[in-house]
Amino acid sequence: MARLIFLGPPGAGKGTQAKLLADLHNIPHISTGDILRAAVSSQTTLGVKAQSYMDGGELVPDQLVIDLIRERLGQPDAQPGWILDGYPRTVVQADSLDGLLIELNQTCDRAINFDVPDEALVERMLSRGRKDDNEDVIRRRLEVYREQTAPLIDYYQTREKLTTIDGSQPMEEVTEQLDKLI
Ligand code: B4P
Repeated sequence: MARLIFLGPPGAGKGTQAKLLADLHNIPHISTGDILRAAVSSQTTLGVKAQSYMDGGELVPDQLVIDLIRERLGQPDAQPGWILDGYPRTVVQADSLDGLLIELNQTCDRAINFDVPDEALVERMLSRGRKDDNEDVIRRRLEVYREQTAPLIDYYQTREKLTTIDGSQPMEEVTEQLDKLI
């Protein structure tokens, strides 16, 4: 079983591909976006804290996400492998994940960078129509990606873990390429 990080701008298809591959290979799919959206919809303490950041296209504060990942990766089903979808999203989160994996005696196999041009991202998100998918919020999410998440491409490149895939291809072709990495 593999341990993979899915990196990329909002709307790049991380969630779409993570779900498909997790089902195909029976690997836990851990999406911080999904966990946060579920927390918001049931208005847990985490959800109440996260909601305004998500609605505005900002990242949720690092410590909230770091804590939820520590809890999730500690569960028994995540010991043999996982697909981390949307985490880490900042250098602080990536450093924290490195420390956590040492504690868990695990290593990440690859960080997959989904490369998709901005125009395609905006178009995809507008047609998806999620609550945080209006045009102003999408533009803000893309800025936040460039400022805070894009530095992780170098972070994993330096550690010789990075694989970049062309996420603008049809879904089945992206799946086929990712499947070869598992
Ligand atoms: P996420 O839920 O991670 O959402 P995302 O980046 O917008 O989407 P993703 O790349 O998964 O796109 P998808 O497959 O759905 O984050 C949401 C928010 O949560 C963040 O803005 C932030 O506030 C918060 N958050 C999450 N993680 C955090 C963290 N670690 N730290 C702090 N805050 C955090 O694809 C998009 C659309 O494209 C879909 O409609 C899909 O059908 C379509 N599509 C996919 N692949 C395609 C293809 N190949 N061709 C054509 N269309 C395709």
